Amino acid sequence: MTSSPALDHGMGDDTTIAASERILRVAGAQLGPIARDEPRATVVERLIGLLEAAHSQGAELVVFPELALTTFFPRWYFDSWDDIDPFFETEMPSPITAPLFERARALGVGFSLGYAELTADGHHFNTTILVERDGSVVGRYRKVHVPGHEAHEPWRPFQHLERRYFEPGDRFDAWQAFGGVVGVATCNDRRWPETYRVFGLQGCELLLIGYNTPIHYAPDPGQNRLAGFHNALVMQSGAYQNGMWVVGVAKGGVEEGVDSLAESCIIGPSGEVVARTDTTGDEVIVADCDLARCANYKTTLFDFDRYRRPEVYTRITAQRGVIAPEGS
Ligand code: ING
Repeated sequence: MTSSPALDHGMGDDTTIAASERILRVAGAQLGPIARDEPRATVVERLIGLLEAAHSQGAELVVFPELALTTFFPRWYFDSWDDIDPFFETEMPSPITAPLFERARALGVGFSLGYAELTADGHHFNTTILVERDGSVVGRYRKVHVPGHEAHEPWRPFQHLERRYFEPGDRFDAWQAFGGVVGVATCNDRRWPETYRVFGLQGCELLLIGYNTPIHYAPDPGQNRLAGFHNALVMQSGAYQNGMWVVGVAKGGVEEGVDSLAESCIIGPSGEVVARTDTTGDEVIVADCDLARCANYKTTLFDFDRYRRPEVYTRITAQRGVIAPEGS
């Protein structure tokens, strides 16, 4: 009997998938609360302290949370941009943030940092900058999925006015950096499978996600007890389904009276959590992320080119909301 190529498994033992290691030691630098009146300079000192702790543990990349320079101001309603704009950065680095950039470059450590960005032409974004170990800027990411509401809703115990204060970004771009393919997403983006898939389709091996997640969810408080479960659920599935490392980093704890989820974690391409914070304050976690392990998933059951059926998925980009089948 002649052998058929279609019946040939074409795969040896697993050592043929990831023959050589490509290890990047990554740190998640979780933040505890930032008070409304805490000066930027003090926050930058905290960030530098976390960066130095991460470096002393051998980390080459430090992931900071979303909006890591100020309190999470979308919890308050403001009518005037004069009250809102002071929470935004008009340059990055700025005189106040420069010491973080300088310290990172001196130590040869890269980082991602979330902040509120006000552009020269007056646009407001929820932005994260990614900086390489040599201090060069890899790229800027602007949050795509902007959650919450636009108008003051006094029935809530606190507001979530991101949709009032931020315009959405319009790109998920991965970059060649840190010896692999790296992407950045922000907080609510992590709940959407499209986020991971669009990065996965660029071969992304490491996705960095900062978040501020109030545990009380006013539209449906029955979800409150599930905040930690949902956080792990979405990031672990995104990692596994796309064969990528995911680093989720919180600003956690009780900030201006609002309790926010901590539970920062580093997740491997297997979907397993390999490191997790155990406090709700400033805390560093570290993991050796072997970017070569992504191939174990990307070239086997999640070999996109072989197994995906994009022609069957046209609704994903053709429609936004639900269109139910006709009939009763
Ligand atoms: N926070 C939220 C998140 O997805 C959200 C979204 C909105 C939570 C309203 C609770 C209430 O975790 C951010 N920062 O996107």
